[in-house]
Amino acid sequence: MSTSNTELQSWVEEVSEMTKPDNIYWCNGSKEEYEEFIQQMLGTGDLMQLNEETFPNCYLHRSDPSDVARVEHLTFICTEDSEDAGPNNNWMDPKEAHEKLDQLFENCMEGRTMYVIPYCMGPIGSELSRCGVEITDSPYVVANMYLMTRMGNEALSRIEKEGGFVKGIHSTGDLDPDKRFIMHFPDEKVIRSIGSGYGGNALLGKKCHALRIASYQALEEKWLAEHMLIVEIENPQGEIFNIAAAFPSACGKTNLAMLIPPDEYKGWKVRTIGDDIAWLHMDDGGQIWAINPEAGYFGVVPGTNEDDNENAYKAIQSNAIFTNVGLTDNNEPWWEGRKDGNPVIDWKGDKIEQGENAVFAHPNSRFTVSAKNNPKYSDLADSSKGVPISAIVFGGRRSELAPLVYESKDWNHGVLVGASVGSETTAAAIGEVGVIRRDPMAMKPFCGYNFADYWTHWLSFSERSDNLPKIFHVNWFRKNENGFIWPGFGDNLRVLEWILKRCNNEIDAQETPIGFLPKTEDINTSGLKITDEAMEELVLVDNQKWIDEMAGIREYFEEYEERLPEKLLEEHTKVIEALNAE
Ligand code: SAT
Ligand code: MN
Repeated sequence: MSTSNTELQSWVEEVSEMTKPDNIYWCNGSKEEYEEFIQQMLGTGDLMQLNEETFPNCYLHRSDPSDVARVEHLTFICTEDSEDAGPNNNWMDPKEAHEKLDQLFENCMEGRTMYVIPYCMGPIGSELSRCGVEITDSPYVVANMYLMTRMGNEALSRIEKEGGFVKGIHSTGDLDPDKRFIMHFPDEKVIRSIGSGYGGNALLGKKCHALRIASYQALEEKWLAEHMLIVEIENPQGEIFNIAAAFPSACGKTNLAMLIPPDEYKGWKVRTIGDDIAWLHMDDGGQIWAINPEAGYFGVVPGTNEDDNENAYKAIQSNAIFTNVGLTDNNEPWWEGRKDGNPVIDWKGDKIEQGENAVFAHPNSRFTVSAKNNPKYSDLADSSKGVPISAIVFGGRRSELAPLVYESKDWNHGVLVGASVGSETTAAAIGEVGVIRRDPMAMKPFCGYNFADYWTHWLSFSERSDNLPKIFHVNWFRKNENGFIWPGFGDNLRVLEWILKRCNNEIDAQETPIGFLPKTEDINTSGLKITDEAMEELVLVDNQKWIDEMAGIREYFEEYEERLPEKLLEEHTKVIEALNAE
């Protein structure tokens, strides 16, 4: 096959001359094609069939044990000027980066097939969507891209019609961590990734395109590409609200996007638009609209069960690819928190004994499923207009300090709240787990340019609209001596209800130096076993601790020096002054 788009045609030829594949295959995106890929991988051992009765069309992929998460230290933004990448990114000179990669890509597909995957991030017919083409030598990547994006002929037609597309080149290489790089060339709209087969490093439509390259494109085109879920909430009166929420990886975004209302919330309906990425655009009336550029979920498996997240649990009972989970004695996938089943084999394929320290699934083991597997999939996820956003929510994993929820005073203060997100690290990226790191807007690993310019861009929205969504911060993870104080999961709807009431100007709040906090009686706790003292604790603002936190944030901001927007510092100063005045 080939294409009428000469740019694409010659690029494919160029890449094949460099990488020397045995064959070139253009993906058409059909179900039959997906099934053929699955059969092929079952043959090569890239996939294993799981129990066909209980988990029909479900497969297990075991990655190389050194290749189980994103590698932020090997991820680079290659702009002419290092300042454009900013202190938030690793930077390499584009010329040097290309030379290094040219060597690594040289002949890397010998003996392999090169797959060409045209894909569209976002609904095929939407003006807000953007296309890309990923070239890869991994059939696992093709199968995952089939589930995660709108790929194949339809995307190719769109590319042929409209031109421009992001160019992604991926090879698993020899999986040598010393020859592993994930490089982005925002000016060329090029991504080159080698040496890893793991999701965020290899499914180039996701973090590489839909966040790093798209954030850069969004700066030029005045929109935002964000690490946000989009959830649609209908109250018993039939009013519909869409909330976009940003949390660092593995902080429960998929769970919030697929939330099950608690028993007390009769008549409430929650549907999922997206679980990881949102592209936000402003219309002429200053209203923000969001699309989910993805068509599937690449979710964390451990902890998924029927009690805590029935939708996610149901979504992964069929037509799912599992990566790095364990196996039960009857060949079902198994993970920590699955509650039933008898695990015998761990994610590396070793037979191990059950016991206190036994770990069967890798903590960052993942499921890949089409979003349509979700029983609460919202048809609006396919709407070309997107959905209007009522509230933006930021959150992190903070065992101390951050209250359950608070509302920023206005948009610019909300930008400070987003820029100040800090979170305890998780297993989604290589590195120490459980230390606090600054993760502005949950975009630390994903913003394709200097954070200072990114905050300036965020702040510019308040000059363009007086109709912006309110901005909130939540923390489901606050702890005391008994563990987590807030039950989380479905009960988070109680917090979202407060947020929606605030958006509708239905209730008052307590004004504090850090923003508006709920009066405890305004959070519906009926049916919850939570004491009044615990609720007080959840909305407590400890002034001294906040003064220290703000000092830490200020110190973090200093890294951005003179590019830092003045307005962000003004917002910071206002909060400090209010804290000191108390
Ligand atoms: O980066 S991944 O897409 O692999 C998952 C995540 O960290 O959110
Ligand atoms: Mn993510």
